[in-house]
Amino acid sequence: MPAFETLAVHAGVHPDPETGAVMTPIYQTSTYAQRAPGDHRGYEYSRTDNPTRTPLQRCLAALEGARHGLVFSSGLAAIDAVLNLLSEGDHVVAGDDLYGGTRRIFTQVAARRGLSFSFVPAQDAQRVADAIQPATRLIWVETPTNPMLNLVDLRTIAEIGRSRGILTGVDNTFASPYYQRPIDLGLDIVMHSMTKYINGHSDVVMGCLMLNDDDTYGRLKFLQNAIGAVPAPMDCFLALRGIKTLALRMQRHGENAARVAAWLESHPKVERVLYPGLPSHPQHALAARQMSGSGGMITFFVKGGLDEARRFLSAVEMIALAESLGGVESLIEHPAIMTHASVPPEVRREIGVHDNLIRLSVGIESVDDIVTDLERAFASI
Ligand code: P1T
Repeated sequence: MPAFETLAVHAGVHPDPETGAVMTPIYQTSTYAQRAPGDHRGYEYSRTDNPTRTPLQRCLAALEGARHGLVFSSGLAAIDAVLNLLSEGDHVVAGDDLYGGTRRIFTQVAARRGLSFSFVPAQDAQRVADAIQPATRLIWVETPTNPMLNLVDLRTIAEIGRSRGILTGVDNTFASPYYQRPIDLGLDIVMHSMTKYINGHSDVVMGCLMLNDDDTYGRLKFLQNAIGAVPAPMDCFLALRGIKTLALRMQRHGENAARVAAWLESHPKVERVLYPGLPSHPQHALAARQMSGSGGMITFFVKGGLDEARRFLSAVEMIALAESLGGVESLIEHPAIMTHASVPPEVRREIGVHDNLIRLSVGIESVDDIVTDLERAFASI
């Protein structure tokens, strides 16, 4: 099996058989001519399949070490497809520290379709096992979590699911397949918001699912077509292009984040830094065991409260104050007001999303320039 760096450039992609084009063409077409009714070349209609999407799906599967890959028009659309595997009355055990939109689709959309959810701190795997009910059909976790950067022991979660016959799914967005490969650890389904590291250039919204099981794949492929939340050919092309540098980008994100995290930890205006690569992270040992690096996301508490956080965030110049993460450019945000505003305040308090919490997506710029910008912002408080 070729190395990750090689797969990122080559997997799923072949020179175009008609023209020899080395880069996958953008097949900007909704439909395909058939020779006779039902006699086609594998493509009938672009909601079902599209020749720019197919290589992307194969490439993603290869990067996660999975048999199958499917892409969707957003990360949340990918999660929605997983939820559509379930039926009224089914129960889901989910981590309590999730992207705000994930919790929102669980509690405000899927719950209305008759699914029920138990949210538990999944960094304690026993709490996941204890929350299982007779109707539990899915265990869903994020690791590292958004925004608290808690880790979930994926081998243990996979074992809990396997021993009880419950499907397990993980949102691998923060780690990217470069730093963490959950299929190898026994998880059934890996999901990404490709909007983040996989596309990596903050110019596409997309999601994906990767898995091995043929039957579950068949059901998800049916849902991809039947629901129709599929990305456009142009966006598939951009994601394929972005993926070619995924390994290089992740390496640099990781190096820069490690430097920034250590610098923040020694800063007098910082109360606490959460980064799996720091020895002070409560699950530093698990990070070393299940990840090959700690990634580019850092969460930290500034000393003070909302006022200090606001002043700090308004004073950055190079780093954009914006939702999202995982692009080549550094982004910074306030989870309580921005990405996790839809999470009820009492839940935010419980999981630690306080008003002095700041989330930083460390880009691939010069780390010195990132630190200079942060130092300027600290000077304002
Ligand atoms: O935005 P979308 O592509 O639909 O993906 C949703 C999503 C799912 N999972 C995780 C871990 C995510 O971080 C996201 C999106 N997150 C942000 C927009 C954010 O700033 O955290």
